[in-house]
Amino acid sequence: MGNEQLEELRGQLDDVNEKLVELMNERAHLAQEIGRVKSSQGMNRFDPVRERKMLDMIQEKNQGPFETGTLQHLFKQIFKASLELQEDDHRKALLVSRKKHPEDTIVDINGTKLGGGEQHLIAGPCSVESYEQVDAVAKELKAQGLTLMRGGAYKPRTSPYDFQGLGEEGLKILKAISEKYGLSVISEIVTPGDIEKAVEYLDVIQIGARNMQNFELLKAAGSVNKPVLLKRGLSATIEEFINAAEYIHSKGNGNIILCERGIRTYEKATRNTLDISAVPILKQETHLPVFVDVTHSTGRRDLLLPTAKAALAVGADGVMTEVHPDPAVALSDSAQQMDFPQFSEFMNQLELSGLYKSKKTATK
Ligand code: PRE
Ligand code: MN
Repeated sequence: MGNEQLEELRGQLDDVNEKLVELMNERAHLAQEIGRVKSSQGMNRFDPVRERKMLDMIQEKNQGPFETGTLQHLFKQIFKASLELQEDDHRKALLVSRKKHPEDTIVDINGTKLGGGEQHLIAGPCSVESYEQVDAVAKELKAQGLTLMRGGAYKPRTSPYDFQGLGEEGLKILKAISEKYGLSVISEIVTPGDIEKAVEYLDVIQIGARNMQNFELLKAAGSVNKPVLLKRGLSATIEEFINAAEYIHSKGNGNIILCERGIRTYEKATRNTLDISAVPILKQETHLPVFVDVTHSTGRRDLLLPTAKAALAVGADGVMTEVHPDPAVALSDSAQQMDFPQFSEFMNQLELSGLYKSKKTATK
């Protein structure tokens, strides 16, 4: 008898649950719709005034047996879930999101295809110091089968008294050497007004970690027809990083390469903490090629090889590292740049690991 009554009551509860599920999803649809309207009007998704009104309504209408505080607590959870749904929808609507564009974006740099399945290396000196220095590095990279060379002309340094780079003169050196060796060159630009000029000299414009949220610079880079390598900010979340890429894409330039370069944590054993899991997350959430800068993330020459292996193993489209003819006298980052024998060993070991396929013969 008692059991029949229990079954009957549970049956009724199941019906109510079913209706609640339907109602919750009806509500979720409305919240999504509201989210879209707010997004199109540039409004904040979180609206505490609106939430307060709804909580007051509960107080006014509640006849028990639930206490008003209990219901308000439950509703607060519903608001939170609705907000998350709106944020999810927003993320999926981004131009750089995989939801919006499921296929991988392949950034073609004079025939070297980044993001197309083959993994590539970008290497070169931290700073462009002289024609002879870049010339020597370019020769070495060429011998190792690389097609992409980096080199800093504008150096945003922690101290204003440190070497600030050769500026436009550095860009000219890069251009001359790129033509001499048939290498593509990547260099950081720090001022929106220099972007137009950079287009003439460079094959890829880099936006550095310190400028990841320099929105005017991002918009300027988004307005030109030149691939952009965007580095993750020192303390930027993955979401902020993706939004920074969206700034570039929103202006029409979809040729973007993301570069994880370590984040600030309490750990002091390395210069920054390489967030290796950011690589598969960025690959899942966006359709852009993802690189890992092993030099600046670790700040340690002895960690370049293991972190490069990790990056390639975890699915990065390539690795970026620094090479200098004589790191001991380099004008910047002397502790972590590789000299030529070290670079050659680095390349050999990467190839031996089976994680990297040498392009030596392909570029002869
Ligand atoms: C909603 C969601 C989040 C806001 O903080 C306030 C309310 C809700 O779930 O009720 C919907 C909504 O976005 C809104 O009414 O503006
Ligand atoms: Mn450097």
